[in-house]
Amino acid sequence: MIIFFMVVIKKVDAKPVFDSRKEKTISIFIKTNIGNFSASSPTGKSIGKFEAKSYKKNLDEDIKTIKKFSGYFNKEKIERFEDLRRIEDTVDRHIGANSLFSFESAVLKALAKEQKKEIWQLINEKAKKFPRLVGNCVGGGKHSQVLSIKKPDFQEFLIIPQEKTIEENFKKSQKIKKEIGKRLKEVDEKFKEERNDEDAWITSLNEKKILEILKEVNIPLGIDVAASSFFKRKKYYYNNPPLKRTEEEQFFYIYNLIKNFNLFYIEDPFHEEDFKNFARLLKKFPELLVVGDDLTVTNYKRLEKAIEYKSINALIVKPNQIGSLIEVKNVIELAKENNIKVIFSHRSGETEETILADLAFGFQAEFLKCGITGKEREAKIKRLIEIERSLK
Ligand code: 2PG
Ligand code: MG
Repeated sequence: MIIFFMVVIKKVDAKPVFDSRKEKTISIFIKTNIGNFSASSPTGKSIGKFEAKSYKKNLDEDIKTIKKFSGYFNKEKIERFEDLRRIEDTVDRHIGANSLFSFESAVLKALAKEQKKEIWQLINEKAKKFPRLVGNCVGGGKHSQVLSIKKPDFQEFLIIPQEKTIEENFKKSQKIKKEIGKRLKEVDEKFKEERNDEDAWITSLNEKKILEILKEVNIPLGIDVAASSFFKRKKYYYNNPPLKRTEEEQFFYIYNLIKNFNLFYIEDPFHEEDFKNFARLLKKFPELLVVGDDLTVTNYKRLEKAIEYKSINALIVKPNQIGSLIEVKNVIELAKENNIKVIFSHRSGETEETILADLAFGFQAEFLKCGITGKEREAKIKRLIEIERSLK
């Protein structure tokens, strides 16, 4: 029987692959009526408490489950994005979020090929506006695993250029990152041109000193504090220099940083249960992007709570925080209805998978947070540039 205008999944397979951190993640292979397709999932390090689990039990068990389910899909006819639901109905509770996301990504690749479309067109044929790049320039926290020197307590120091095209923004970010590297060399005697998990500079400077250097460049600045990663028993534990801050002290410390360095963007400034202080901050700085990541974990219910509290005006979307792309779509729709800006984001452990760029453009996200250098990060930005060129 010849089947037209639909994808039929004949076989599914999976294997472990290494991510940029040289840790194992999952790659899924599907055999369909129109060819073979594969996709892989990234993995986070600063994982939110409320994220879906990456694997049901562990990677190897998910691989076994996928192989076991391999023959279950050949009666499903996939014709459009929404049909991913059928896959979820079959495997959802049996595998984790990394596995589900890479499975659905492979299916979207097949569907795009079958319909002679780009992946982003399966989501929104009329997509036009490109997301603005958010690039990680200097890093600390859980992403900079250095034992020999002190490191910044905050996880990411981000630059957010605003040139006309993605291509120009990409060049600008790379140029600034290089300049910052030179400045760090002058100022930080421990600086050895090392890069962290996301290829951002590793330095022994603390957040204030880094922001002073970044301020010289005159570009919109952001921080991902990833505050849950150093919050324990009602206090924020800083190492550089060592001190404790109460929740109230943390609020005013963040407040002053935003003012003094004229920040454009702040992500997870408070721990992942603190909807109230997020709201308090947003009230003080309505123009600032107050971004939820560990707070909201691409989860509909968490986003509803953030909306109820008025905690955020921008939302990190990481598909493998939830696994289901149908849920990703629901979360984005809820964000848009509530004027919350959408920021698609990579994870700290990445592969060269590029579907993130298609998803960000297809869903018309306002931002794409994706690093600046390193082949895994560049692959995604280059895919976005390719889409940009194809529409000129
Ligand atoms: C974050 C991410 C990506 P991870 O906190 O925003 O930068 O880190 O992937 O380790 O969760
Ligand atoms: Mg984050």
